[in-house]
Amino acid sequence: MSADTIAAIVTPYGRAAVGIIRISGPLVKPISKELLGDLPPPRHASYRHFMIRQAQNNSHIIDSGIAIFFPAPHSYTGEDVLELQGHGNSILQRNLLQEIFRRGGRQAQPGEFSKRAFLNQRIDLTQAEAVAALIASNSTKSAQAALRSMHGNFSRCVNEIVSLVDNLRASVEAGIDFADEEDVPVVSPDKLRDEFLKIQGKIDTLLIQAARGAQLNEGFTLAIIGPPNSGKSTLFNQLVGNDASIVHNQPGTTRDRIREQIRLGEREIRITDTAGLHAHSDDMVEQKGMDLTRSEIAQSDHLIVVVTDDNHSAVQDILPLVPLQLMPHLTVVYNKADLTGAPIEYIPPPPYARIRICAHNGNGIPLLMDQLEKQMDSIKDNGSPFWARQRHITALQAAQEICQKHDLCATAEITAELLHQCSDQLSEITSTAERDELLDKIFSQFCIGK
Ligand SMILES: Nc1nc2c(ncn2[C@@H]2O[C@H](COP(=O)(O)OP(=O)(O)OP(=O)(O)O)[C@@H](O)[C@H]2O)c(=O)[nH]1
Ligand SMILES: [Mg+2]
Repeated sequence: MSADTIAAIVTPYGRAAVGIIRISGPLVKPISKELLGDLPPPRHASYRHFMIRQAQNNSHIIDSGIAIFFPAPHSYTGEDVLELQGHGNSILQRNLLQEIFRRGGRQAQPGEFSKRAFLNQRIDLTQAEAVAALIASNSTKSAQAALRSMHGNFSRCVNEIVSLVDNLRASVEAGIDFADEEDVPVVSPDKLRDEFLKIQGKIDTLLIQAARGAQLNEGFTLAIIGPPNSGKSTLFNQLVGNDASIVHNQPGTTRDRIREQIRLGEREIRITDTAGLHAHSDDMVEQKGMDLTRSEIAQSDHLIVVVTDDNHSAVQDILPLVPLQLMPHLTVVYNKADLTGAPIEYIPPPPYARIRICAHNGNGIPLLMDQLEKQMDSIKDNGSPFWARQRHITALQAAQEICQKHDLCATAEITAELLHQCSDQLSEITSTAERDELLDKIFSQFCIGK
């Protein structure tokens, strides 16, 4: 339990119908008695005046609202917690907070409530991280995945593998420690191989699921590529809704990557305009721009290839630059339909989705957005069972590598040591081994009040 009492406004700053202050720690009871006149009954919403002390020790009502007291250990942090739900006026809330500080509380750091919940074993590290992910989620699917992690789905899968590893290690070590005793069975090589295969299979599955969950978290990326002057920047500006990128009839106008966030359906997407790609350029700056475009292609989940409607074959120059796995996530745009007079339309695959538009006047943009939304649906939201982040993937990969080192000819001591290392790596995901630096890094990414 922590020695100090922390407090923060947990609702967003500004004006709102309701503003909530959360207090956690050993001074909650005395602070409650002074602010509210009493300690409200546990876990009941109680209407109270919130009072602050003035000169000559007179108290005056600063606000009124609902107070809820959550006694330790049955609270979010595992400590005594008081929540004051007053009016959402930031001046009132700050005055109330100052009063709490005068009475011994201090400002909570970002993520400090969740850190205490973790340290008091109310939640494990993965669940705590999922709380921050849930708050930051930018789509319903990623919010649902974060919620599943918060409810412990990911942790349960990890813990199940840790138990398998630890049980096997216990059997192997028993064989070493009690080698002479007849009633302690030695793990046979066949059994050992089967158990290792089982563990590896479970780690592999979890790794795939975690990678999918991590992608959800990172959001979607979309790049607009194509030959110079095809209208990439014009299309980009139409999609982002402002003139973020320079449009000009001179080929080679865009040289840097220009990035914006857009909303497509319920999803936040990072969209990038790129320098036009063509076979050869003596211009060093243009060459650098094309290098950036190539690296953008590699980082993208989806590509829009823009060519002009009078030159469809220009797509063939771009396709060799598209990695095979991205081929299903490609939309080819035939732009400048106003010049050919061909209809604005969606031309279904195969071999890839094609749409004829006129970026200049915006014709076909809603059709394109509709199509992109459908294609995005098929990329990542394919049932991630939970949210995860790179830290978890790294630990799973390390555990996988350790398992792969296992050699059936190895001594029981070496096998036991490998299992020990594997268990440690996996346990880092839900981390019971408290490492201050890692914890500080993780919790500092939270918002204040959580
Ligand atoms: N007629 C017509 N002109 C267009 C259309 N879209 C873009 N343009 C024009 O084509 C020229 C090039 O447009 P940009 O958007 O700068 O092309 P870009 O592909 O970004 O070019 P770079 O950055 O040089 O690679 C500009 O003069 C645009 O006004 C269109 O749908 N119809
Ligand atoms: Mg451009």
